[in-house]
Amino acid sequence: MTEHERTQVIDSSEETRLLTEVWRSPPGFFGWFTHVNQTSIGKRFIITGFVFFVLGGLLAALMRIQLSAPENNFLPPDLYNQIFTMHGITMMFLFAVPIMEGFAIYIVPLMLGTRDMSFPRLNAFGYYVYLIAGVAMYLALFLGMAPAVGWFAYPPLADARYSPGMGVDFYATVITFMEISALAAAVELIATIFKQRAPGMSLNRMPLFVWAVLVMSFMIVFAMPPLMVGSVMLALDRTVGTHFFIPGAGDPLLWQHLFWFFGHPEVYIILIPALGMISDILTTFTQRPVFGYTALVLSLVAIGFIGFGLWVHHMYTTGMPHLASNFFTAASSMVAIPSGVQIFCWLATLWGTRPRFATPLLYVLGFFFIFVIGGLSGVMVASVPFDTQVHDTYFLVAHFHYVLIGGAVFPLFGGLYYWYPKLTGRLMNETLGKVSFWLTFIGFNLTFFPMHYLGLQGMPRRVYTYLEPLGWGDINLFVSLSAGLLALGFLSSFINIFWSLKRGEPAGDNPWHADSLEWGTSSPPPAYNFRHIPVVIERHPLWEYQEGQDIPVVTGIRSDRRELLVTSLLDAHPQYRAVMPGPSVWPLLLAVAVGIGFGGFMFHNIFPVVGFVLSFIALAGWFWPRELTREVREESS
Ligand code: HEM
Ligand SMILES: [Cu+2]
Repeated sequence: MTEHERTQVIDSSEETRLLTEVWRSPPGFFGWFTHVNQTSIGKRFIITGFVFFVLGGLLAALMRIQLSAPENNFLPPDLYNQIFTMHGITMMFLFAVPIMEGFAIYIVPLMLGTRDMSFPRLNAFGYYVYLIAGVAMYLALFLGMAPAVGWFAYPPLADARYSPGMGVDFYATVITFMEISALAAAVELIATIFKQRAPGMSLNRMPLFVWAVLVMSFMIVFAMPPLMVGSVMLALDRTVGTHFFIPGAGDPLLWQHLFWFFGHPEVYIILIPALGMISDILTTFTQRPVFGYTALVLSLVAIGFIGFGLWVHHMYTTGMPHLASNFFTAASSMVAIPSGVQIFCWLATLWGTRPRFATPLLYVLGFFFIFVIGGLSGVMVASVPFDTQVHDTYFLVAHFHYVLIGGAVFPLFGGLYYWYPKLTGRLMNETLGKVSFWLTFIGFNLTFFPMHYLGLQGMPRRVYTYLEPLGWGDINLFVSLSAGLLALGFLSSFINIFWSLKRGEPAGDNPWHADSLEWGTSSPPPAYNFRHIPVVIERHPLWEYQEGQDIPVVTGIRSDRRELLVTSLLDAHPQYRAVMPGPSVWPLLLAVAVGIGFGGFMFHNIFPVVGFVLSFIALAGWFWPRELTREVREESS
């Protein structure tokens, strides 16, 4: 039977059966370790990300208890240092970036109308690397060996003389290892977005979330390697006695450049996907195309570019030459322009509509308010004289939490409430959602706004206590109590997640009457995402058709093996069909092998060699051409 005949013969129920059979993930405990489908991996990233968010939040709570009164003895100084360092590492490396990638991995292929990511096994590998890295960091904390040097780990404090013990070794090796995961996700998101869009979805018809994920992925590709190089150098300084960052022989400032060349873009890596979520949520809840699509795309790209040009604003107090500081002041202020374009386009979208004030939209509106305040304090600290005043005070702590929580966590919760029905088939509870929004919003502002004032009063950051006569006690107590309110806000959303899983209202395919393709398949989506690959002829495919009306589709993609359609980069013209690899345990084994190489490095120089050999074996298993030979046999029989 030729391939053509095969597609002719199959009727739709038979087709569904075949697709289910071919794309299904192996069941059971051991099967779990072999899953590669994007829906499984994306969900794992999201769940694990939330677990780390809770852990990081608990550490923040410990800090706030310690700081609630002057000269408090709740936490000893060294433990406090470990805790604020782990809080920063958790939130930046183990929560914010991975969870954004998780949403991207889950949603983007659905938005593009394709059946999986371009490298499913790499996807699974990335997840295991992330999981192993996170567990290793927390192991260090529970063994009392966590780094205590802050998430930016400046030498000379972070070098072997001033930070003996294993803490910074954990930091340097685990962070390097962790970024492999981010790079894997970024690379395959780029490939998926460029080559797997539904036929007709030219670049200018992509949903804005997809654009944002594309910009985020490119930023990861350029920002992570400098950090990895830097942290390998730091690890070498500590373990084999090189002198990259040793004052005199090397240069501690070199670390700061490498770190912030990653660290500033990192903030935008977290922020940009959130901006994409906002655009899509606004489109849906106003039921009209977002105002200024092209301007929004261009400003996302501009933010991505400018984000790389202003790392030195973290280093104003290191004694940079004036000309350099001036340049970076200008660049830092410039980023307000594309950010402003985004805000204005969104306001224009809202203007004159009667939006539906459901929970996702509330979180977006909360974002507007908080992010604008964070942006204003950002423009303030972008200038050298002001920054010199508030450097390393709570003003900065207030500023970056406004940006990070307002800019990323609020949209993220908006996205959670928005896409939850797609992920689970049920809606989250609206009443509880509104309660949790207001608790979070009020709790957040009461917690972080007073910190501006504390900072202007001179309260330094990264201190485990302060003296009574300074008079900061009352405000700190107020801040700590408000942090409790904030925690209650997050907690109620988590309760909502669990409650709605069983008891939420069944959602149907498209509960919000949204426009993009992920809502064109059932909720939750089947393992193969779409029975037929949809064809797109405009920017809002689902609004083109009435409820129940069928979307035009492509035929000729085989159902009896994992196959998907590859399209051209600009216009998404169909090009060829590609066969995807199926479930495999090798990604897990490779992640373990690489982990042994990196982690073992802390203990002995032989481990990188061992890790390399094991990785080679795992890669051989991974790429062993079993499936191919079976296909070829079938084809020729
Ligand atoms: C959930 C509520 C949160 C509270 C109550 C909180 C509280 C704190 C506190 C008290 C500090 C120590 C400030 C210092 O002494 O320098 C801190 C540091 C920090 N926080 Fe948060 N935070 C929260 C959420 C987040 C989130 C969501 C992120 C990122 C996405 C984040 C990122 C950071 C970073 C990067 C640091 C700096 C750590 C360091 O200096 O090494 N925080 N936070
Ligand atoms: Cu910055």
